[in-house]
Amino acid sequence: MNKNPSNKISRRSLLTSGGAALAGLGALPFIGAGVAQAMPLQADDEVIPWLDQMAENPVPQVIGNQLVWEKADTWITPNDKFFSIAHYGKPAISAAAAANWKLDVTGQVYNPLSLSLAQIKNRYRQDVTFTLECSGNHGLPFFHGGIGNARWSGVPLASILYEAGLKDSALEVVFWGADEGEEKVRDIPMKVNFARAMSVKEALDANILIGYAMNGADLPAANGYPLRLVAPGWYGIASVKWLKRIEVRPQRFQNRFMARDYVTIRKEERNGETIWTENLVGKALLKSAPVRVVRNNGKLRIHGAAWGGPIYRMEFKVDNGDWQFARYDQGQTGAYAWSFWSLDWPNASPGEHTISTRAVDWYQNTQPAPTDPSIANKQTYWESNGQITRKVRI
Ligand SMILES: Nc1nc2c(c(=O)[nH]1)N[C@H]1C(S)=C(S)[C@@H](COP(=O)(O)O)O[C@H]1N2
Ligand SMILES: [Mo]
Repeated sequence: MNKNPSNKISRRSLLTSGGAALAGLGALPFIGAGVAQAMPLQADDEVIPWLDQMAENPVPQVIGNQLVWEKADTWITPNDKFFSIAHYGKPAISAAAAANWKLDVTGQVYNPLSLSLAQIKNRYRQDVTFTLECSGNHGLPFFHGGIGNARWSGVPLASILYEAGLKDSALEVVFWGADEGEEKVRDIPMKVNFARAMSVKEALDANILIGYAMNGADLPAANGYPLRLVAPGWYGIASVKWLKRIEVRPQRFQNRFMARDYVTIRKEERNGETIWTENLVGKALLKSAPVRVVRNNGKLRIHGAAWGGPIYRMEFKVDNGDWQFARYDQGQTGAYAWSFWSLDWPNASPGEHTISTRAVDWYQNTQPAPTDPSIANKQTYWESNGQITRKVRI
């Protein structure tokens, strides 16, 4: 583990990082506003596009509207720029259908519920700003923009589970979407709805919402209209869209999205022996990425974003140089939303360069290098939270 960059750090960057540390420990968004730019992108910044752009998306029906990193110029991702994932297609739900929508809460509960949208909206409303990332993001050459940050509103899931009353037999909570697909296991063809499960303990987290609004507007059709789960701190797969039914079950639940896909396969070492592990994708992991390089008044500046944990600081590396502390610009360093950081890049020589980033969390964990066993020995594309390097020509 890398507790500190093992290199010389200028006095200026130390001072700047002190500001970042303060922002992190204060856990207050915008605490750095006095020393940082109000916006990561200035009006007269000229964006220098990355040379290594994504490959063409071969599955546009599954992955839509990916984030273009160079254009991520607002801390909140506008609804019309938010990416979407649809494994079983996008059910088109009209406003009339939404008016008749019922969310059923059933299973191991004392008082099964069937709540209309109006009944849900009439309950206590809670907001959370949460950066939702698909766990497949950066795992495939055509998938680097599966991330966005929104302010979500809804009713706390825990309040609904308490209202329904969990029986002692309650072990897991399963969330079902309205979208349907066909699966075949052991030659058994099945017609199934999208679903994901959590343990009861996980589901009672006070920050998880049954969400109906995104950035103050109804959820867009592609993002789950009229209702979706919003699970801050989890990878996107947990936030089930077009939510129809919550079922509390006495047994563990499995399906394609709990046991076949969204399973990370790794080789791990145990006392010199190699063992294979298969882990279900769940909580989000510490991560960062270069956002863009900008030129302003002849001066270059590198922007980056960090998320997936309580961010303590972010660092940049140009080519094979030393890791350098970045300046905190905007965002939340202690909650569920990404934060934006930047670094001056003086004396850049003309030609091609690489820009890498890494995030460090409050517990001094560093985002893993590509050579870290958790990344190097990973055999599947999910949970690709290794350090990211982009190419740029100056
Ligand atoms: N019902 C349903 N919910 C779903 C999915 C889906 O295909 N169907 N995809 C999941 C995945 S893999 C991700 S990454 C997030 C993406 O959320 P978004 O489409 O709002 O960006 O939704 C999750 N919820
Ligand atoms: Mo995902």
